[in-house]
Amino acid sequence: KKLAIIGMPMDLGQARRGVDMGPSAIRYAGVNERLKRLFDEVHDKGDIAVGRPEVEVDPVSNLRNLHLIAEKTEMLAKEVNQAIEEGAFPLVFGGDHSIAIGTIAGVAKHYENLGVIWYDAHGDLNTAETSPTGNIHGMPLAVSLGMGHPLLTNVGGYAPKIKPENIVIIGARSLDEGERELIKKIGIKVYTMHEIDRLGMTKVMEETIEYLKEKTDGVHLSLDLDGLDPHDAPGVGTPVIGGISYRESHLAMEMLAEAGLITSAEFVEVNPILDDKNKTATVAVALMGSLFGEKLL
Ligand code: DIR
Ligand code: MN
Ligand code: MN
Ligand code: MN
Repeated sequence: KKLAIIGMPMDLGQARRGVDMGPSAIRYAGVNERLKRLFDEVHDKGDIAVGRPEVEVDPVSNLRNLHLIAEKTEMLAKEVNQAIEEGAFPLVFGGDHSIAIGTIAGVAKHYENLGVIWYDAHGDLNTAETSPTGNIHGMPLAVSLGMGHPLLTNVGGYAPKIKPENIVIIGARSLDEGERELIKKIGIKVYTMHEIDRLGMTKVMEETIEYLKEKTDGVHLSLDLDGLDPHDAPGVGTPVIGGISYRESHLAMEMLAEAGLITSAEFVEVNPILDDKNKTATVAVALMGSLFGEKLL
């Protein structure tokens, strides 16, 4: 088993600086040492060269950093694609959630029916028309479905990357009006906090695994740390109270490990500037341990 780690230090998808330091914070929390025990080989490929570009707002679409994000996610897609061609499991560290445009572009062409688990307080299903902010980190799931600005949907040179029936959103508790309409219209499976409270995480994950197992040939986990409760993961740009607990999240990762379902993953929105002594990166690394089969006994 081979793991390829790719850092994506990009904060262009939203307005708060600091999330570009996410990959450093996650490495500082000991990710390499921890995952070396779970893989035969761990290759840390370092960070994508995002640089320090000037912030721009596209006057036509009103999208923040549209051209830069298209360009940088294209670079990420190439690196992720290469990791898969080398036979490695690609694990990407964000960066804000707009990086998922690149990760999924690099992954999806290797599968007929890529499944996606979107672990997040938000739906990230906005387009320029529905977005209340113009922030592209609120759009990557829509973009991967082929909806949104063509510069974004065409990253990787093909669209769409995924189908609505192959997506499961877990942890939603903040959805914009346009996102709610879209979910109903195209039929995306969503476990909001209501269902997690009501059914418990065990049942939610059993159903999720059952739902995706039959019809997908690979599943990407896109985990936004703001899916967790801000008490457990305070270092995020858009915290929403009433989230998934640390324990429930471990259980979810352990059940995914047992099911052997996940073929690529990204952990995003870790912002050490907003954090409490690197707590959020430490939580992210602990969850990666469980996702890759770490056990106490
Ligand atoms: C909001 C926030 N729905 C937006 N989205 C966030 O700007 O589109 N996604 N924070 O993770
Ligand atoms: Mn998100
Ligand atoms: Mn976000
Ligand atoms: Mn979020």
